[in-house]
Amino acid sequence: MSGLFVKRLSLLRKALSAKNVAALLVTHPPNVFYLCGFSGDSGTLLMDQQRTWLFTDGRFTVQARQELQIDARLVISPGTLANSVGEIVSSRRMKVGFEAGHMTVAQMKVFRQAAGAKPRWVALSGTVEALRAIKDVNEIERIRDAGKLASRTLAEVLALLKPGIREFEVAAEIEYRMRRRGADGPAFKTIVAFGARAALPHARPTGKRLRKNELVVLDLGAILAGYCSDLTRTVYVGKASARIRKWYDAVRQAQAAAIAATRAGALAGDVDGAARHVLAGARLEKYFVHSTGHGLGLEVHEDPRLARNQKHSLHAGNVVTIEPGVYVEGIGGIRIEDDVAVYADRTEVLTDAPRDFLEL
Ligand SMILES: [Mn+2]
Repeated sequence: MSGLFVKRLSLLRKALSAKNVAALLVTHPPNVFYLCGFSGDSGTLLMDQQRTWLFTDGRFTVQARQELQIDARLVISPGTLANSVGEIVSSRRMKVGFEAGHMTVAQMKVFRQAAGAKPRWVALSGTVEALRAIKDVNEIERIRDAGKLASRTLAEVLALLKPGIREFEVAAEIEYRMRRRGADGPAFKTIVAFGARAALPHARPTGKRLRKNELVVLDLGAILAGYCSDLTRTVYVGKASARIRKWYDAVRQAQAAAIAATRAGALAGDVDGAARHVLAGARLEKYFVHSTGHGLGLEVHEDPRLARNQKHSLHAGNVVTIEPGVYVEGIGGIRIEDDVAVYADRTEVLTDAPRDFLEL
């Protein structure tokens, strides 16, 4: 079994004993993948202090044998996974943790019924996620590769931004080109917003056609070898007014300030505050309607969150987005987003698309 996974399991076992829980049921697919390497979409991991079981069904027998990186017992369930889990835990009077943030009430009911009266179920949240927030160099390399893939795709599609093209056409080109470059798929629904629609931070691409003298927000990310990137650029088609240039400069400076504030030991709220402070200086703070960033890894939104007043500190191994923006209803929006890895003594920006104001 690979050393990477030995370390993850041993850290998790320590966390479980600190929580006074004998076993953990892992049902969230990214957590299952992180702990054992299995990437199938039907899989449940059970672990106690000594042993680990991976439960899946007949569709994944071969895949599970190929992917499993740990010394776990592979159980191909003839019926439901819950029944197979129940066969292992029903005889034991012990506390079994479950991932409360990733189970529906109905799913949990099935596990409870299958396990009978002896096990005591304990709702846990963020246990595996806390480990995932600290990336090793190998994981950072994968996010860097996903970031480069997104950066190159973005550079390529700028050439398509001619008056007349529709938002959904640009979104389709982005996702197609990411896949052509080897991505498993987009990390989230690609955002393409023209003109006044750019004021919607999470705009869905529509049939709107690009016109001259409009802002364009492109927010894209790739999943590559399981890891996500997240990148936003805003460009102008035509000749921008002094006001738009001023907004762009303010967002760019806000992002630079937040990246400069990002380091091991910094409080998440202070990184967010650094961006907000610059925008306040330009009287734009009220137009910055979301938080400054979020962790990035197997999922596109994970810990740590970088939002107002947050007191948790950043650690070496965190990878976060830094993405301030301003959104003015009826006019448009500007967001600049990059992915940043935190090391003990420095940071590294993993996305490498240019940030200069572009008038196309
Ligand atoms: Mn983001």
